[in-house]
Amino acid sequence: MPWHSRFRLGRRSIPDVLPPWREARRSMFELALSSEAGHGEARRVRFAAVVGVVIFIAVLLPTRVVASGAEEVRRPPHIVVVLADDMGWRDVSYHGSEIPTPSIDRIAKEGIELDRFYAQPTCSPTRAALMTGKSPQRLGIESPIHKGAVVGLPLEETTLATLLANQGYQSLMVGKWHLGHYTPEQSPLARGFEYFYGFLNGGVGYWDHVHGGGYDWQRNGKTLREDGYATHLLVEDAVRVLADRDRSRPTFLYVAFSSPHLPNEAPSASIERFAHLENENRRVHAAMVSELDIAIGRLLEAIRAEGMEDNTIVLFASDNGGLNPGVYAGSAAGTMANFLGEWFDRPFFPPGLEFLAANALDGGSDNSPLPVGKGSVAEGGTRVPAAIWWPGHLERGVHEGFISASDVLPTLLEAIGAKQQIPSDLNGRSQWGALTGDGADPETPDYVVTGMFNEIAIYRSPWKLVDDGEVSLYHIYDDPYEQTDVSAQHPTLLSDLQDTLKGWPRPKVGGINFLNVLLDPDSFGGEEDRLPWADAARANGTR
Ligand SMILES: [Ca+2]
Repeated sequence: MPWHSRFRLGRRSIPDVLPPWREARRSMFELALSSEAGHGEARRVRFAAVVGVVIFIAVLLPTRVVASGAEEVRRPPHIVVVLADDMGWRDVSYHGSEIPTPSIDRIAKEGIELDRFYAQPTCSPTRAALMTGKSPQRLGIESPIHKGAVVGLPLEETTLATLLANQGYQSLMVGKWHLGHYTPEQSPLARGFEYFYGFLNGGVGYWDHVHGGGYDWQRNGKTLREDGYATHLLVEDAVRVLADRDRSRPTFLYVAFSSPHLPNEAPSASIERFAHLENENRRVHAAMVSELDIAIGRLLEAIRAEGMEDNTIVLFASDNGGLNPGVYAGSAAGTMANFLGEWFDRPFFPPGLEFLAANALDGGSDNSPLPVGKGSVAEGGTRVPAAIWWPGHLERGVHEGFISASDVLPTLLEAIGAKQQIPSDLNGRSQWGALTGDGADPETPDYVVTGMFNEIAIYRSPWKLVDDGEVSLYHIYDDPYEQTDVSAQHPTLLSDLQDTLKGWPRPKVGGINFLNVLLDPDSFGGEEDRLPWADAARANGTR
């Protein structure tokens, strides 16, 4: 079956009664096939055939021309995945934020708002899930990859970029990788992308492009010294690579913005626009989100200008919940940072303490009404703004079903008609049928998330078991803010989920050493005191 005939327009099923022109074509062929048709009937058949062809051309052709624009509509769709970094539930205006995000809202309103899209609580695990369709716990990526780490996404894993390249796509990446930086073999260029512009680690200064003492900005493995605000540079490059794309192939463009992750930095004119916000963290955060939204608007405009609008799937999501000062309040790091913050001037903190304090105190996100935020397995850490958009193919609406970061890879493969190419060993499942209304709702497999402070949770939609030292069970559809522990009412389900969690593969291949972080923190921006990260990777690769 050709890929394009798999689709239905929107999520409604095709009606039993065909449109008149399709009925005409069907009768025509039924008549033509009839061996008992006489000469007079044959003339009528020829006449009907001519009329049928005229109707076919009159009805079908204009829609094809209108729908296709400059691009041939029968090609597999382009795919653009846009990731925000640490954007909270209420950081988008379609969730009632005071920050206007018209471009992100447009993706949600013109496409399908993914109301129950679940990421992991931190950056690297979500990205690992997106790139492999697997449980990041199973890959040993349960926390952000620290700059001191020598491991990344396991090299034997096949990424979304490779799978799409195998389907004839040109896979391009702009932005934050955070799935391994130690050797060139871990870089996006060795993981299925034929182009990479951006940075390898978890976060850079928006203007100085420094991560943890090393300059972290590159194009195709080569350090690139350039001035500019990260969000502006990333979108400029994304727009440029779209214009320069290989037009003989469909495009997969992965744009992983660094915003609104720490450090709180934005152009002063943008901050000025939010002068009415009292809290300084929130003010700068709002400016970062706003710059991100403007950049996404530019990207959408570029997709339109390139004539790709009618044949491009855009998936938008945040990689985890937003960072806010409440997140680490109960943790040792948060308590220490709060205590020291009250007694000492932060400018005199040593780098390790400053890093802890920044994470504990500087976040300006708003995850309300969801509890807690980045780093936590609570809903504010995992349930994130997300939407999918494919004009003319996906019907506008809100998808209430559970969908996880691990489901993205198989979902996109089914969307392009490559369902047979979905690897059999994934944890995620294609949710394409649920998004298009094509068939029964697919399976929503168990989904495990791990927090920064030894918390773990397992989702078996609509249930969620949380183990943070104490075990609780929530019905997240009826109780989205996790207020009522119903474990006593469901002992069988509880023990089954506990057993599943106990047996969940969690090889220890990485992890963060707290002392290493204190001694040499993953700071975002600041002085350079070592080789740029691209150069260090090259040096490590030749050892
Ligand atoms: Ca993040």
